Amino acid sequence: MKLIGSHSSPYTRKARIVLAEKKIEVEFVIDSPWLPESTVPNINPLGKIPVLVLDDETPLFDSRVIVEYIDNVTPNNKLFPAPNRERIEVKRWEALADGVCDAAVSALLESRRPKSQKNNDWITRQLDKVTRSLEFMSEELGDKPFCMGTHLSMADIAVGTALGYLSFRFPDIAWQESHPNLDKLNSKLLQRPSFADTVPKD
Ligand code: GSF
Repeated sequence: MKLIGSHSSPYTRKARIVLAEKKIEVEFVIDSPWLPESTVPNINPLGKIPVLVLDDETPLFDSRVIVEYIDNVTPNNKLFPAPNRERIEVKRWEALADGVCDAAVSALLESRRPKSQKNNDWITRQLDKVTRSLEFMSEELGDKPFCMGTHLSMADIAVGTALGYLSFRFPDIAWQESHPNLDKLNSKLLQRPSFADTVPKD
């Protein structure tokens, strides 16, 4: 298998962390979909990373499909609980965390548009989603050791990836100060090589 992505993509990082936690080795191919010479659109018609290319050349996307597939490849260290209620709770955490990344990426792209074309209301709308979601995450986490139950799950990986992306692209949001319980969780996650070795970078 090979994973196509980048070091700055939070969705790619999510897949890399899952692969590491499941102790599955894959070839990591760096390819930014923003570059004119990118091969991504030839593999994923959506033109997005990450893409997991299986040994039979089947392309898997998006990151939620990829991580669920990886979790089912080996029985060790299951990151998704069995159906129904707990599994749905973990998937909602992932949807929330991915939604924070979606909003942050959208705000970032808008902020990079030429001044005459930039829509500041749109940026505000996206960052308001981030603010509300951080509050929701913090409320849901409370003083629990992990997002779901007493050990690492996909929920923590998705939340840690979103928090790391905000620190990387929007340090002024300073979520660590406003939500100390999220900071405590993220610091714990960064003790794991799967997180420490995949911190976002340009
Ligand atoms: C989102 C992937 C995505 O937007 C997933 O994998 O979960 N729902 C998808 N990836 C970005 C790069 S990044 O911001 O992580 C991407 O590939 N953008 C290129 C484009 O054309 O949107």
